[in-house]
Amino acid sequence: MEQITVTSPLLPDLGEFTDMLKDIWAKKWITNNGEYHRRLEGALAEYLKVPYVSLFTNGTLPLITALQALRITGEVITSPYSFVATTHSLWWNGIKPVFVDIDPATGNIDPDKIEAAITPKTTAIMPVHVYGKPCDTERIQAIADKYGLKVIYDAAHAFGVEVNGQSILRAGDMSTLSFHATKVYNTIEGGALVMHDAKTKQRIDYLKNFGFAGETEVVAPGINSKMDEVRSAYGLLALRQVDEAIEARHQAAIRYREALRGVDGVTFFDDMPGVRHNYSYFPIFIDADKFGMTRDELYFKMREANVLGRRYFYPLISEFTTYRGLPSAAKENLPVAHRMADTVICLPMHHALTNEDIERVINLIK
Ligand code: T4K
Repeated sequence: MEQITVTSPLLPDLGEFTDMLKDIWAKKWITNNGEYHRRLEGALAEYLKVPYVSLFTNGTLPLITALQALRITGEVITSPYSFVATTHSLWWNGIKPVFVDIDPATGNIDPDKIEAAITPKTTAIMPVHVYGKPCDTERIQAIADKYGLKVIYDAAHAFGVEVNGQSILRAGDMSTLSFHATKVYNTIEGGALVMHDAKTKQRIDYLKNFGFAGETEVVAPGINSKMDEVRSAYGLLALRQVDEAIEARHQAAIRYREALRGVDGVTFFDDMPGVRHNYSYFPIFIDADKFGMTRDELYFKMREANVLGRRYFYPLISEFTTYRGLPSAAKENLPVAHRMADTVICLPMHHALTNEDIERVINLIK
């Protein structure tokens, strides 16, 4: 049986990409804020309905850079239920992560539990829109305002997600995106920072280019995290296909839900009212007693049948060696996150799944 993977990259038309490569070759300008880079920043800002976008070479460096730009220090409150890059970005800035449990209804940081984790050293909150499901941004902002904290959203999964017609990327002080091959929209490797004003965009653009503000002037201790012309061109082409890809994912989600609703011991998220979802992942949660098999038993059975779901996000970040000694990493502090991490399987979800693929996955679970 052919392999069905959890995701598959959205690839642009090779002919059109080749034409763009010829143009880049002719211009001999291959990185450092070239024409395609500028065009992609503009096109993304328009598509995402946000004022400013700064392109990056992946989705991890915008997290690290946002923390630098906002001069975040001390402690930052974050979710353990994410990809490890979220917390690593704090570690790389010498910041102590403080894990707060998540809301079972969304998988996102539970706003009810944030205030109890704030100390005099807390300077920011770094929530994650996990699986692209929007955080409760209003409540998080109210807490941030009350305590004078910054908010940086890890929106790696939330490309194109809108709440009541407004981009989720407008929330907080800044949001980061990942354009990794495995994401809804990709530039092979890539990412971005989204910000509200031109001054911040300028500062970020300096920081991602060593801090250079001119040929001889360095205004800050920056890093090199620039996107190049080849991947910017790829990104321009991929952007033309992304709506269609999201719709294909939507159809797959509809079918999964229709078939799995009512299967004993299997639960999943439904769409949230007023939200334009991007269907970046399709997590299901296994209650072993009701399902008659543990999550891992199902996961390995699926693998045997060449259906490669993934246990995103297991283990929790708080369980990795670097972080497990932190007081906030204690298991009893994070019961919901542990339960979700121990029961989750992300089913194959991408634009190129066929109906037969989807039925194969469903029949396996049933
Ligand atoms: N914040 C959050 C919340 C994130 O989820 C991530 C990344 C980041 C920050 C950091 O962004 P980046 O710096 O990565 O841009 C993947 C990705 O590498 C990672 O980007 C992603 N999150 C994470 C959730 O998943 P792996 O190790 O699970 O991917 P891998 O290589 O096992 O691929 C999964 C499946 O995708 C394969 O079985 C088949 C398919 N695939 C993959 C690649 C790379 C393809 O068909 N073609 C490909 O080229 O980490």
